[in-house]
Amino acid sequence: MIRLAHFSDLHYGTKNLIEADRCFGAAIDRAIALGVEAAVLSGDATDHGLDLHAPAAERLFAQVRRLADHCPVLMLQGTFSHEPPGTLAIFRLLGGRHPVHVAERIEQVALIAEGKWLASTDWCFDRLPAGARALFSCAPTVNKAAVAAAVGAADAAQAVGENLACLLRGYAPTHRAARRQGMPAIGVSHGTVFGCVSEHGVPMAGFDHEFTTGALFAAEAQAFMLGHIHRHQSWAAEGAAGGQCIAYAGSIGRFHYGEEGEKGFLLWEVDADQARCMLEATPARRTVDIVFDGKPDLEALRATVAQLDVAGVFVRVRWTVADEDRHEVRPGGDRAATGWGGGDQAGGANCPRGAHAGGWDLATGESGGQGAGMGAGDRGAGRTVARLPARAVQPGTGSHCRGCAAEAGRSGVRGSRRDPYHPVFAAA
Ligand SMILES: [Mn+2]
Repeated sequence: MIRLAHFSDLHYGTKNLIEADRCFGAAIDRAIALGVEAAVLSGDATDHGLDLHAPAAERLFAQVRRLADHCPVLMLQGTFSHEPPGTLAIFRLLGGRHPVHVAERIEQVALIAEGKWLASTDWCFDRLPAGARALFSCAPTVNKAAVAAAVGAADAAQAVGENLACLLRGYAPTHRAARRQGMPAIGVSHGTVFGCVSEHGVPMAGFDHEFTTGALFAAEAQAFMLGHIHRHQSWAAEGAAGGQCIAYAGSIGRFHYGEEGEKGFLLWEVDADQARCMLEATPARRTVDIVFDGKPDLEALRATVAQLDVAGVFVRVRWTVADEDRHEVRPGGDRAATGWGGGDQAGGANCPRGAHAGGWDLATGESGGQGAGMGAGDRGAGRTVARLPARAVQPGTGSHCRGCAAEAGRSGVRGSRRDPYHPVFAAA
């Protein structure tokens, strides 16, 4: 049996740095304490291309180096828009006590004696390295543009799926051979499984996804470690290939308002004939909803904010305003009827910066569907819903957070100085 830590979707970047680093740091501490023998990072270590002098780059290097001082590390190329090709090359040079292997192409990698990585020269080994501790079959993000150039844009997504299914079947014989030798076989990839559920609770249906669970199980690996979808989820099967488990670790932290489920990394225990994984939670930021049935009461809002301990938390304030009162909220605009930010992504996107100055983050953008669900109460971990009674509010009172007012002035978005129900002034 081999014990592995599986981290994914760290999304180190300017905006995510605090969340990513707190969570990844805690995850590494825990993985070291658990005595993992190797670590896998299954793509999207960065959120976007990082300059070398960016604080996010320095923190990510420092953390991966810390991990590599504990155990061998395997890093897989993720989505190109998050992790531009070539981003990971520098991690090979970290010089920790154990090596970092970067999988940027389709290949197999064996963890051999003294914790060294040995990669296949072709897409798979002709012969398995004798006595290897574990075998990893790596399918990093496929460049759909390259596939589109070959088969045409309309057929590219399906062609990627078909080719990956073919590749996965092609790995089955080596995984069977590994099983016969008592060697754990592990697949690592980055993409969408048909029918998986996103971090916002949306099932990913459609025929343009990289994998089906059937295609992944057909590889006959015991474990399949996936990245890309930010919500942890897993699938298990028992059959001729023994016990198999496919799992997304999910993102290391909560990077967007309303992401459901616990965040963390996966502790895997993989044998030659079975595998299991457990989510080890990270201290990801919470999501708090403050819901008014009617107009918001700013005194109640202040009191609730003080009580809920909202430092560093995603807070959404939502209320319903009766149709006859809508003129008090904001002159014109249909969205005023459901309260500031109801379904307005622009308001949500702009306000957190302003609100941050007040000591807490505020994200109000939410789709109508999710908003409707929210009213039903608490859904999933890390989410608190406070329901408050409405009291009369005098429009036009209160002050506003400077950041939001400035933003509003620049972009003309909601949350302007004229909006009497601007929720940010509860934090001022
Ligand atoms: Mn990602």
